[in-house]
Amino acid sequence: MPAAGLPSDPYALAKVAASAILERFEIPHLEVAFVLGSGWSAAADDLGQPLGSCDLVDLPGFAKPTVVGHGGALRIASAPSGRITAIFTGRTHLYEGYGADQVVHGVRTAICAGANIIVLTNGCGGLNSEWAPGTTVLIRDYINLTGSSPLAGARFIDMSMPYSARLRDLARSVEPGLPEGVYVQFRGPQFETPAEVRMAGVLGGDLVGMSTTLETIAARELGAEVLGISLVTNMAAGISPAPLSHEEVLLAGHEAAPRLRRLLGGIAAAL
Ligand code: 8IG
Repeated sequence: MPAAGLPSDPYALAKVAASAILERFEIPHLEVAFVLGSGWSAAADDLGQPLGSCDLVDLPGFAKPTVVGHGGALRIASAPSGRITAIFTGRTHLYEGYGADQVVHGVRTAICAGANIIVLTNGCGGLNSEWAPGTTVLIRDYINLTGSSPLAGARFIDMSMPYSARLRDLARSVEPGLPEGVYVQFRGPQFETPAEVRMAGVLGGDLVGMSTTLETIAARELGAEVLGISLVTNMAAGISPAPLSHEEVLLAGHEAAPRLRRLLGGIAAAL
């Protein structure tokens, strides 16, 4: 439940948060938003000239992310193209015990403030044994195994192209040869068992993670174009004999940082 005085309707709450952002940073609108997931936060410095920042908890309706390695701030920047860009470092996840509306609040807020391009990044496990930790993969499609949705009621939105082919091409103009894959979201927070990873593969999945699909649904409902990019921080359980650890995830993100910065910086410049 939002704090006293805030609307309980999640779309109305996103409008309130959007107005708060535009007033606070004295900007007419947003045009683009980036959500920086595990391993990606270093790229926050590469997306344009900074115009300001604040803690997410200081904006209406935002909860505090609870995971080490996830930030929890909003930055506003002017991209090289002049586009006014919101950068969320850190996100909230279903596994933190928040509902789907809370998970997608940042994306809804950015779109209510005018953003029509949403770039979602994450750290995830990879099913392809040729994708070493540190590989970046463009998300082509997803399978939502959370049993959850940010939509309620008769909102039968078209999901036949969840991730923009135009934006994937644009990403490949920055980094040619980027592979594509299908992202399978589990609720977490536990990593998958080897049997669950095999299941994800049988279903057509290439990546396993704990975010991104609900934000994609929320963005598509409101008409924004979505680019999804995964950093494979670990081979999924059973793909490599090594056990998974959060430390491994943080290390892979740290080592990949210079490449991720070039990629996202290049995308921000090309948008
Ligand atoms: I970073 O192997 C990261 N996030 N579900 N599985 C799932 N989420 C992840 C993984 C993983 N690695």
